[in-house]
Amino acid sequence: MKVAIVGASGAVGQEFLRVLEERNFPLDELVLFGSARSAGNEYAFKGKKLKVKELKHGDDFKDIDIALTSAGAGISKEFATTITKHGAIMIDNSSAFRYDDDVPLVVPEVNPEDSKIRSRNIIANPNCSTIQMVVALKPINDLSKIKRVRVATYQAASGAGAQGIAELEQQMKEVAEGKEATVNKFQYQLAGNLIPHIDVFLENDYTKEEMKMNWETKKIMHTNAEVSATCVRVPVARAHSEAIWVETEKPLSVDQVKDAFVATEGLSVIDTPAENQYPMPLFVSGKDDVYVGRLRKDITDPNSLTFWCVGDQIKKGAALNAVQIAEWLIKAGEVK
Ligand code: 2RA
Repeated sequence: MKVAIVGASGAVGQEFLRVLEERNFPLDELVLFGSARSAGNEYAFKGKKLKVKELKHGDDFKDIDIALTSAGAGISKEFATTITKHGAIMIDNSSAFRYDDDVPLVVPEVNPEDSKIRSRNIIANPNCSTIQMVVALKPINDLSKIKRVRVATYQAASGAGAQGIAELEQQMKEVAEGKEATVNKFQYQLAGNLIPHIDVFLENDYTKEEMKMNWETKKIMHTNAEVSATCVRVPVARAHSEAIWVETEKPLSVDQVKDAFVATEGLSVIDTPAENQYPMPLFVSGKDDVYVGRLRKDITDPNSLTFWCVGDQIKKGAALNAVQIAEWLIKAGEVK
């Protein structure tokens, strides 16, 4: 098994290295690719140093079985044919192919079987905020069909990549020293602030990040349920949080849903309000699971529940989800 990482120097690329090592992913060789700028960088993997090769059009992917790509939508579109033409399966973390009918969009806990529909040899990894939400929505939808979802997100600075976290750290230092904050990556100073604006605004006045949660949930869960989201950038280093309201066809009890959450692989429940126990990004950072808590009936509607959901968006929201897709393909005999 020969695996490639494309975009090895980025925040998700670096997480791919950690996740593959942590899970002892069954590979014989790992090849790292990156831009001309990052070519030559060296990263440790299982006690060895691997050098980043420049991503070029040619035959470098001839013997690759699985390519984990996270170098932005433009690079994914430009290099998809180069990567897949000899048979490699491209598991792509960008938004380049997520809405193409002939490209599956997969969260292994929800729709692993969709990975088999691969006319283009590409599988898309969903956006981070969608991944953690659908892991929690699936067991609810299995109890009673979901009619509608409302969600407010609290998205960490590192969702904007390595530059996002560097900017927050610099701003926190500057603010503590009474200096003016340096603003480059985000629209405004994030330290001590909240920014209700992630990705671009669309014609319907939602942002693209918000509409991703709508479009992607429908495709992954094979549902017509509408999702209305407000996505907010918060001054948190890592792990996205979400307040979620779900309306189902039949009324569900808190116990029913809690039992279903507990029985769901990849989901951890921390929900003992009397002891101040609930999930928080500080403690979920670096964890594999999606964490849920604060589960209660929505007092505005007998058919609705509300809960709090936290997930490490670089791990389960990106690198880990892609690696789990690769593991599923191997287990299902979909990769030689
Ligand atoms: C963000 N959802 O948090 C994006 C990353 N894919 O900005």
